Amino acid sequence: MKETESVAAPVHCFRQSRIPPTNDFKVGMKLEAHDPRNVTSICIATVIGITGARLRLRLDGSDNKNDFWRLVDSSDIQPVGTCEKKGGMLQPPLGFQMNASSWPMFLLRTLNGAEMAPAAFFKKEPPKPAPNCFKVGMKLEAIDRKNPYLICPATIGDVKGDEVFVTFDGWRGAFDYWCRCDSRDIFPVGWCSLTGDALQPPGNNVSITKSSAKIQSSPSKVTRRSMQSPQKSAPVPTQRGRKPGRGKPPGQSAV
Ligand code: MLZ
Repeated sequence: MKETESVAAPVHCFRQSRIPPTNDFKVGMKLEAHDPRNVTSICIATVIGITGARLRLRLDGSDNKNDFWRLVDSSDIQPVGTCEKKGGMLQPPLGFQMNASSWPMFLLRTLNGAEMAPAAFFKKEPPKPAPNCFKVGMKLEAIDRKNPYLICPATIGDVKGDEVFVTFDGWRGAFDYWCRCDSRDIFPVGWCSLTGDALQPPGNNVSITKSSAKIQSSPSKVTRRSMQSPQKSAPVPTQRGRKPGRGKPPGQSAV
């Protein structure tokens, strides 16, 4: 970030708690979760993995190809029993592997003797932030929606109303997406180091940046990234790049 003189998006722009919630869940625990493929359904899910403040979840009765990740303070998850308390009915997941008629028995069996995640492990979802305060060029950490177990360095590429365009550094647009500014998939810079998640390195396809021009004048700093920069023959640093409000961020044109 120093090299590119970039600015981190302020923490108050995000719908995330300043201090990431503690993750007390254990692999094997059961909970209720909205089916990501059919969000009106509430299903039983099992914690398959733990990563930082997130859980890797698999819906009981579903295959192992549709795992999903949720923050421990996501409103998509709740303790077992919540659905019934509210007068709802637990549903089989989309793609339930058995005959639909076997669902009630399956449900009994899957819950019988299971370890339920205690209510205290579920944290309250942070409130929505004030109006969209992201600016083009600001840096963040964001979930790669094509590889949702990954959190990667990213830059705000565009802002429109309540939405932001998340561009992944060094990937020429292949993974970029629009999302609401209060999305739970975007985090302030430093999030992964607080939660213990592994922040992915940026890709190596880059990009017109201020730094790429600068780097040439100090050969010791030449990196894979600068070697591939389309700007590498430019003699003078151009002022285009990742400064807030200026120019287009890297990758966007490759979408
Ligand atoms: N190696 C994989 C993951 C890329 C992750 C990019 N994240 C922005 C691929 O190339 O698809």
